[in-house]
Amino acid sequence: MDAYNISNIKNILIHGDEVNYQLEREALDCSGLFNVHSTSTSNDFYHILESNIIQLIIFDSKIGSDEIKKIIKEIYYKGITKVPMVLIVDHETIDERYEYFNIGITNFYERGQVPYFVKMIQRIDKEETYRKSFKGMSIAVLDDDKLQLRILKDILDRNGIVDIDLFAHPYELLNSETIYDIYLIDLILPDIDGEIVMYELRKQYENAVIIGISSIEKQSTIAKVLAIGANDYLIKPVNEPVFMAKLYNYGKNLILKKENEMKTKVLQDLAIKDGLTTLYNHRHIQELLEQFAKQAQRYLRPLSLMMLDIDDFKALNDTYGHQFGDEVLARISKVLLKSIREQDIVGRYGGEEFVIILPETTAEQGAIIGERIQKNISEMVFNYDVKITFSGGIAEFEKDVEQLIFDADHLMYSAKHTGKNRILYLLEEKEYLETYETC
Ligand code: GH3
Ligand code: MG
Ligand code: MG
Repeated sequence: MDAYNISNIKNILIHGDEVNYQLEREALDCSGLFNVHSTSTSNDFYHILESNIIQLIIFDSKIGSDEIKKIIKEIYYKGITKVPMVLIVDHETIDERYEYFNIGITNFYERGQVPYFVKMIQRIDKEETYRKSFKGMSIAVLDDDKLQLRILKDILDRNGIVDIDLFAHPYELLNSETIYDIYLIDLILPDIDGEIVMYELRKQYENAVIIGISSIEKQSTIAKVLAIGANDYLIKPVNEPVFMAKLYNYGKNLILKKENEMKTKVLQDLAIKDGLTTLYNHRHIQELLEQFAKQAQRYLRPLSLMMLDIDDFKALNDTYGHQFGDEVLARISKVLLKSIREQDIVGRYGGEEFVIILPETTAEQGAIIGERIQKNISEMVFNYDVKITFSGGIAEFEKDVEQLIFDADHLMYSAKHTGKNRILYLLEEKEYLETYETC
């Protein structure tokens, strides 16, 4: 679960004398995550840099600050400005590090802290992922001043952001159906104040990044905008590096928030869904059924339950193997999902048994869905010459969930015992029993 996905950094170029960073080199090789190139002369360095796609450059400070500065100057000259750079340091002072920082080195690694070396590269890698995601974010800019719109758009363009929509009037933005990640809002606007626009946006989009941009420098205005729910307030004319750095930080937080929400969703799904079919599991379907039963009881609405069991599935497993059986189960689940209506809920009740909750449905109406399922399943084509059929039962809720399950189960077994490949519902069952009894 914790395994790190290296997605950006694959090729690393280290410049220095290899004897000095032997342990670090070993750590990189052992991780099995990277291709590492080592160079000790500047000519070799440029050669490797030009003939490979390098995603991370590491300098060993022992090779000397003059050499490093010369190389960095040269690589900027060559237009290579986006590759993150790390410096392996020993006892450099803050001032010395600051000098390196000013020429573009943003990561410092203390030689010998080997366990942290790969972790640091993973962190840089993750940051690269955020940078990429950030560039894909959608941004709405609202300003009635066309020149301001153009200035902001130019800045965003220059920084690789492509998904930008410009709005000159507040209504255009408020009426737009598009939801943006980031909103940049001017304060003085025609018809409605920027504060109101921001207030409305915040009300609708709890997680959006909202930034007020204006020439008003009054502290009370700034405080008001922030109190309304804007994430920040910037004064025009914006300073490009500060503006972009702030935007990136807010954007990154938004990405992290979305990531966490997704992780939570995955965990929630794991608890309520079956791994093979991704249908709801037994426990969850039971809970849902109880909720639906309460509603049906309270509002005196019909509710039915369909139970389905694949016919002769053991024989299929025995003949074609368990793995094929698994594939069949997964594909059947998709067909079940396609065959039901929006309000119906399918679950995997156990091995090759499924249940479908049919709200607002009588057993007789449920039979129509049963027929549709049988038809769709009968049209499935498999690698081997097999035909899948179901036996099933549809029971209608009266006053007890246990009874409902018992009835559906009972009907399903009646279907099994009367030749399989059929889905019985209450009326049919009665008719069947009557015939049975008269025999
Ligand atoms: P019947 O028509 O009476 O229902 O016969 P059947 O063979 O379908 O029923 P039985 O209960 O005898 O066997 C069910 C089979 O379903 C046995 C079991 O190996 C198989 N099964 C249950 N869960 C899975 C699964 O997750 N994957 C696979 N491949 N097979 C499964
Ligand atoms: Mg079966
Ligand atoms: Mg069974």
